[in-house]
Amino acid sequence: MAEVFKNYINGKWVDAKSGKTFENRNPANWDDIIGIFPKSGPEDVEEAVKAARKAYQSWRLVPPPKRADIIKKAADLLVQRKEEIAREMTREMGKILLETRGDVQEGIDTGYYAAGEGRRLFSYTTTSELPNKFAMAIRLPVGVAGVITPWNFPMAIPTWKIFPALVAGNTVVFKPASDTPKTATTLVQILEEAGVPEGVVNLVHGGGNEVGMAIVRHPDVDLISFTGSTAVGKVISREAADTLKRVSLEMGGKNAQIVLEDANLELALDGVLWGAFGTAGQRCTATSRLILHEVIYDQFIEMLVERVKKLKVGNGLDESTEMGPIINEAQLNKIHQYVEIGKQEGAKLLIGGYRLTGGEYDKGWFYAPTIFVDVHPKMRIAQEEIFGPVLCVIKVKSFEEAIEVLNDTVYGLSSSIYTRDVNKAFKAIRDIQAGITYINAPTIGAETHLPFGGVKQTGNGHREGGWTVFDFFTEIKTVYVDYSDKLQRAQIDTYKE
Ligand code: UN1
Repeated sequence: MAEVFKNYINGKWVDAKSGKTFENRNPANWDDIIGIFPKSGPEDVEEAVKAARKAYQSWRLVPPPKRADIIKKAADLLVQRKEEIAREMTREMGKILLETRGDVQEGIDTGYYAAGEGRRLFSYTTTSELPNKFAMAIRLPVGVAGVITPWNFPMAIPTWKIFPALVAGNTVVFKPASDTPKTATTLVQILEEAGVPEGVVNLVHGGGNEVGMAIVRHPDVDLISFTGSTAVGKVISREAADTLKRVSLEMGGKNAQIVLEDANLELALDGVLWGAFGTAGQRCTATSRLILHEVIYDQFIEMLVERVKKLKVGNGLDESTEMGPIINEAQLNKIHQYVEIGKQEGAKLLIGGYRLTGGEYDKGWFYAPTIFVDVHPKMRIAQEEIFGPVLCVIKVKSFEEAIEVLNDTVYGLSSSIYTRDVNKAFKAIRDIQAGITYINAPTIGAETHLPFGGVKQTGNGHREGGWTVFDFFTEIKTVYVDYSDKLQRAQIDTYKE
């Protein structure tokens, strides 16, 4: 019998009001049922928001270092349970153990960083133009935070949002991706064990349309933090407009790695393999375009194919596996459709381009690592986010053309350039339109204490990570304290000695 899981509302584990459920299976082995989860609806969101609103009244008054102590405890619990959680995550969403361990570690790092902010949460004091007057800007919580997260980083991304939200004094209604409800449940159990009071974090499982949109539209939810596709992000932005809530959107990417003629090619090769095929390419930071200088084009492709041929695809629980499955059937079909589109557009399919079958592959969603060469920058496969193990290789004649091609996309999340020329590296830092630029490192691998986010249609101006996330999860209150005992008028009264 499969394990049955529940929502967590107002400190209690409860079923969806409708009693409906959905099933979650291991993408590497469909026979393995992860669990049965509540298929919630707007009526469950209603309860969760009510609980979060009520809990906010007391949680906002808990001193930030005390709130932070709870987050520190949660991070401690993640440390203790790291291996077990990583294994469960691989079972639930497929990526290899090496990566799910990294995913839990990202949550741990985020937890300790956020806990430290409990004793800081800096804002500033400044001068006043009038005598005997004190001026400062302080940080207060925003209120009830709606947190909507994807399946590809089922631990890291929820912690990026929930940990700072809580330290800042907000309460949370959390809707995780329906492909990774188990990992989300584990995180909420840990928060409960760490001592988060009832109603402060509420977990509502279910679909984006039923649960996600009910959170987005709810007048009593003050902000939305979303990571997912640009298409859904646009809908959220529109739907949130009616209540004018604050919205942070972290969306798609079409990230490129440039390799110039002077680069360390072995290093660049390791970089692109990790960037393109890590998490089977299912990252918003994945390398999906490789921009090669014509001088090293043939040589680099030869080196690349040699290595990709040897990539071991399989169940991520096997330590020797290098690439796991695709998350589900719909995503696998989408990837394959893009491969068909690439062929029709005239790109040359060099390797892969098919679903893997036979043996253990027949019970999971496995796709061969795929490379297209002779890709024109305007082709759809070079423009649209595929979210799979498909790399498009584009040839350029110069550094300037490489930057132009890299920027020729509606997205702007991560980017990378391999060169030993310091002048070109600094020009790239200045001219690449992306939220993140790596020099001599792949497009994946963001660290939690630095800002994370993108420009153009990747984001809407906010950053997660580091201290920047606290800008999103706090409201600035400007305070003037006049201790002159008289009416002083700014801009009107002139100071006299
Ligand atoms: C994502 O792909 O949604 O930099 C997040 C990275 C990870 C985070 C990726 N630390 O690839």
